[in-house]
Amino acid sequence: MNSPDTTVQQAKREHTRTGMSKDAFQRDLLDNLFYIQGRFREVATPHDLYMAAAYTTRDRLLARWVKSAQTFKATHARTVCYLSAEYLLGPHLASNLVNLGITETARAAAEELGMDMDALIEEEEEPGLGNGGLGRLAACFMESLATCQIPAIGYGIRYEFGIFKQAIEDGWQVEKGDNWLRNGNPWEIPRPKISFAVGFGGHTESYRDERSQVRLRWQPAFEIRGVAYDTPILGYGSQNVNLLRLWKAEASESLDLQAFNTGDYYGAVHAKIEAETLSKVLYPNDEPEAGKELRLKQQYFLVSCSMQDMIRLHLNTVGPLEGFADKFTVQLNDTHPALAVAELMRLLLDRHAMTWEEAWGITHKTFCYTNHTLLPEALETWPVSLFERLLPRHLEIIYEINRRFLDEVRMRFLGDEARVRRMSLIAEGHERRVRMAHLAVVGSHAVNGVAKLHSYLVKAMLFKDFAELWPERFHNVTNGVTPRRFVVVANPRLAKLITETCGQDDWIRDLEQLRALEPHVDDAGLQGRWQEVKRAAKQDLAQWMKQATGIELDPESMFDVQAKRIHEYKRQHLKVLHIVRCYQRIKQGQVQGLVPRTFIFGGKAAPGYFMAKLIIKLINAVAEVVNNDPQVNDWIRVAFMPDFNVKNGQRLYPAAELSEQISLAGKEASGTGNMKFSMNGALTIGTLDGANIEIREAVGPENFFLFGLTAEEVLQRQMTGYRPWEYYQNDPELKSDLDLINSGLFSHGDTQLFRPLTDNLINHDPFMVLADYRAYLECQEQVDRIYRDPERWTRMSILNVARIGYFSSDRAIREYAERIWQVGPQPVLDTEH
Ligand code: 4GP
Repeated sequence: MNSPDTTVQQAKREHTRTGMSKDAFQRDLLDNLFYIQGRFREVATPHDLYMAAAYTTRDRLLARWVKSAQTFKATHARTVCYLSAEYLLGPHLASNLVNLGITETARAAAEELGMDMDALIEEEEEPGLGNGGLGRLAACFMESLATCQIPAIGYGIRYEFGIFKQAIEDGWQVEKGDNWLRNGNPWEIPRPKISFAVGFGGHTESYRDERSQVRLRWQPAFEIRGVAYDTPILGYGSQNVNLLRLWKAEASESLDLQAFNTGDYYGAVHAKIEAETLSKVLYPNDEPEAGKELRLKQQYFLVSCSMQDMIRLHLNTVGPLEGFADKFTVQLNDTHPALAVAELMRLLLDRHAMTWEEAWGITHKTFCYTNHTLLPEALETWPVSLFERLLPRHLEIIYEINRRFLDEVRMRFLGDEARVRRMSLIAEGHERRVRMAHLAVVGSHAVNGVAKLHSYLVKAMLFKDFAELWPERFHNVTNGVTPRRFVVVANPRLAKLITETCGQDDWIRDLEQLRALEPHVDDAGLQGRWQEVKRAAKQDLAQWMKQATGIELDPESMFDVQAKRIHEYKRQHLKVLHIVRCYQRIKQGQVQGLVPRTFIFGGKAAPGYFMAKLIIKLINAVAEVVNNDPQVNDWIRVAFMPDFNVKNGQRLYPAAELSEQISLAGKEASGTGNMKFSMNGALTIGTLDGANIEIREAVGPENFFLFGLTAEEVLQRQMTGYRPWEYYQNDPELKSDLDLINSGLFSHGDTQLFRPLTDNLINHDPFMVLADYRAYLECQEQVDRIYRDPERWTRMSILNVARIGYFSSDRAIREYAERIWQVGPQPVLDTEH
């Protein structure tokens, strides 16, 4: 038998297996290829090699993960739990190598084995477990939490099918299933023993407990199990690894047993399949007809598993639940997980026999809520009848929360029944509905918007009544993005140039240090290299685009990019009107002052959002005509990048020179693409909306192209009656652009195809495209003027990067930590070396 000493020594020696040297990495790579993939070098496919590289990287994360878990356990660290229905993670391999600090080592190790690390990185299929901004923000926040050394668990759903893959066929968006798990997921660790039963349906009943108190309990009609799948999330330059815990739905064992025991084999198998559909697919947002039953089930499944898990962790590590809110602070990422408020109440009341007051005290101290959109159609409500059927106990709890809450409102605002109706958690009407946003606000001690203007509008409009009742509850935390993924991984050439210019790479951890670029802004050497970096990125993108779409981009032209979800409020159609205007001017020979441009779009439309899909068709229709017309070809080209996702975003941001952030003021909560482009040296043309306002302040108004109505002007126009047809009739160029679209020129003679879009613009124009058209064109002329002076443009580009430090997600996380969560860093020490 081994003496204890030898065991320790062996354990230590074993640690060198996850060493950071090239040799250790190389050995591990071959080991993993052999022992996990069962392959040897000569027969391994690129995918086998990617898997081996991924496991090799994961091994190194696990060494730190275990240490993190040990540290957090020993220190009883307060933990942030981020509850989000979406995580748009992007590929892991490159970002983990950067955060481990071994990109070059791994590259060299692979190269010596005849492998090309970039090709392996390309092999990775990204987990597209989110729709857009909200999901990507959650992913940036997870990485920054680890970087800022804040103990955190991200809870979500392990959708088997993430956001659909977008193909473009005949100019139309076609959705394809995203079977991202098909080839296995090397980053996750299944935890079959961490699983919880989640009930649905049934009824509630009262009973007397051992102290003869009358209590309520829920007897669900059926149960599903949620099983944990864990992914380690490493911070940059720290030993801290946080946990992303995603729940997969499975049939509950009791259900299984029952059915199998009664001999109903096929019935049992069927029940299993039914149960598993729960985590099958991510719901697309922006669908006009939301409110699907399965979606409510998913939301409850997520919160029930997560709250049960937190309670388990608490009981295991701390003990009695009275101190729950000291151990955990839970951030609700929009209203999708708002049911957590009712679920925690239920668990504390029904399972842990607390009084209402005790349970509410804990619940209210535990939750915080972030709102991500003001669009009324995105504010979730669920029919009371659906709650009665699926979650009867939660409905009772919500009614009781509401009763107590409305009493408070009545006391404060005596006789104001209209206010009571507006604030109620239940909307009365022909169909009574539960207002999830109200539940989130009432159940949380802190509510925040995601940019200054948005947080102001949240207080002044969306939750005005609530802000009057509880002004201290409302905050702003402006969004941020991680510079590791969006500069270091996406744009290594720029990262290198910045590091060389600043003389160090501390900016990667502390983005404000980009300021060190500023003194060099007029240095001709830097300007030249800056331009070279951009040119190289443009060439890379052109090459990719040619291969992916067949479209040839001219890297000598300005790359003008709009990439984000396709939505009317984001106004991709305003951009199209600009392109049509350029087209007409060129055709008429008015090319003076025009700069050659390549217009690049990327973005998905919700499958059920007709108008957004028509906008995609219009973009591609215009592209077809423009790209095939030799008369205009030297001036403009149009490309639609299919399947805009994190990976493709990483190709776009470095290559962009002009970033289009042209939403109608007051509609974009923050935007985060605006930050990613600017961080990569693109100049922004934008409205005073969302975080654009703060970006403009930070980089300097002279380094930002501003146009358009302000949020206040928008409201005024809407109140006094907005008449888009007057713009159509009074502006001959606008009229001729819209008429050209209707003429059939872009649609093989079909004069009706785009009518729904143009008629809507001329008659309703809910997002005031026509009102901003002229200002937008004039601003674009200014863009052209400045672009013709490369030195000036480059200077502005450098200043954008130098002053963008505030928009790091590290800063956003520190603000949450200090102002909302009251948590501090808990460094994990590197005890090995
Ligand atoms: C998005 C907002 O539209 C965007 O402005 C913001 O930057 C992002 O959240 C992160 O806060 N909202 C969504 C959504 O993605 O599904 O509501």
